[in-house]
Amino acid sequence: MKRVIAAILTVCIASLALGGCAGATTEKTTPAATQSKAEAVSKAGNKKLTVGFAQIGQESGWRDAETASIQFYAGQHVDTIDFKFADAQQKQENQIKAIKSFIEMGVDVIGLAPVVETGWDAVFTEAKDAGIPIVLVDRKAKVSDDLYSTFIGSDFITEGQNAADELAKLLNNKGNVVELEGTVGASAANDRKKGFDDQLAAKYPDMKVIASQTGDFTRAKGKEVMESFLKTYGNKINAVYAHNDDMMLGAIEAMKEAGMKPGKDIKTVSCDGVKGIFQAMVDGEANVTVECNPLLGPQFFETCQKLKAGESVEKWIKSQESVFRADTAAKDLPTRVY
Ligand code: GYE
Repeated sequence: MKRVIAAILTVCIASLALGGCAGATTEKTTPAATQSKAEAVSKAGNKKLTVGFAQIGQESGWRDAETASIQFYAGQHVDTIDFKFADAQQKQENQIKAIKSFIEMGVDVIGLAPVVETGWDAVFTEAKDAGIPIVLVDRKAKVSDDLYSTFIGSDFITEGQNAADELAKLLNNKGNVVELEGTVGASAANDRKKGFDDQLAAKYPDMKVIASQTGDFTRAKGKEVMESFLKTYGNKINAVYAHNDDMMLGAIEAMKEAGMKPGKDIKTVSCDGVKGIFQAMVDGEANVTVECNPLLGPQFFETCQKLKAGESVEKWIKSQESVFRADTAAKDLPTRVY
């Protein structure tokens, strides 16, 4: 599945570089996606819902799962949905380019997972002026309420607070924590940090974050940053808090290579709930994951349909999530879908 997505996204990136990404993904799954908007009429005679989605990139297993969820839903509804997908390769400028090209195409709704929180006012205003609603998916943007229709996603502040509570239990309320932050400026990184820091300040005065650095939500960077933390702080480190599981999986490799026992010598809590971290918990190398749901495809398109029909939608469509610990990981792992 991952390889299929990678191939599809490569086509998309090439087409983005040429200044647009019209139907690049759906071309693979449905020839209908290449129809012009005027031709996009379903068998029932109703005009299709035309949606453009500006994805961030492929930085994590979580992101791949979200992309797959959205593309799967679109692929299942080719008779009623004309879907355009753009992969921005982690760059805000590419997301802005994609949004502009969706506006030019005159899509019904634009979906966006904003790589960072700020810098969206101008392009969102262009969409608003063109009468095209913006749906924020999984990450928030700092813009005034009238510039987007809804945010579909998680409460990252709560996730950060939950992560702090879990680490406090693992450390008996006391110890040194190193933190692997997500992409600089991303709402998921800003709020997971804030929730964690605020909870420590309010409830756990003897837990200290002794170092905190971005690992850009990737496994490779997580490993690299953890290596440098281990060099500087060695066995002063009692725990790692990572803003996503991929970075933690990289940090686990770094700890093992340094002769440490992750999950035992150094406790771990990270966010997402990808299969890899469940396996690490089963193997005794990780302690807790704070779930964040990437399977947003159905909610996203249902929301787009409502917006096209002129119905009102909630300003925040919140995901339902839990916390998973090592003691139930063997039972949980087979039930995980991403
Ligand atoms: O936690 C991380 C991904 O925006 C919630 O982005 C998402 C985050 C997710 O790369 O793994």
